[in-house]
Amino acid sequence: MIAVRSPERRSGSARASLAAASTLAIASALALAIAGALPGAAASTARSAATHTVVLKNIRFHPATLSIRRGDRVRWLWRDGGTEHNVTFHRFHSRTQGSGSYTVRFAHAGTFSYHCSIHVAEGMRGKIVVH
Ligand SMILES: [Cu+2]
Repeated sequence: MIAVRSPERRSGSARASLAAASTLAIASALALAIAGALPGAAASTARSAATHTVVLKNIRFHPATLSIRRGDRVRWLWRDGGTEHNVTFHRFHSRTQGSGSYTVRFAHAGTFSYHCSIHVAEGMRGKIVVH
């Protein structure tokens, strides 16, 4: 009894969610059209996550302060001629390395300070501000 009825109910709800999905698709298309017609307005809702770059060079992070948006990634690039550095936050850190990269996605808003633990005394510090 239940085994016969439940597939019917499932297909019924599947149709309902398909209908809802296409309504949503139309609404999204309309929203995009409106955003396109009004430059600067509501355009940010269609924005995809970006990847920003911080270069490690001359015992500094460039730029030292970087403002990003929630969901964006930051990629640190080692470009200091083999000099070993790391990227150390309060809760996570990269390996200590002389080349390569390290990427972190920032899911939460806030100001996140970091440093290189080897060169912190020389002022090798940075900050990621997530809006
Ligand atoms: Cu360093």
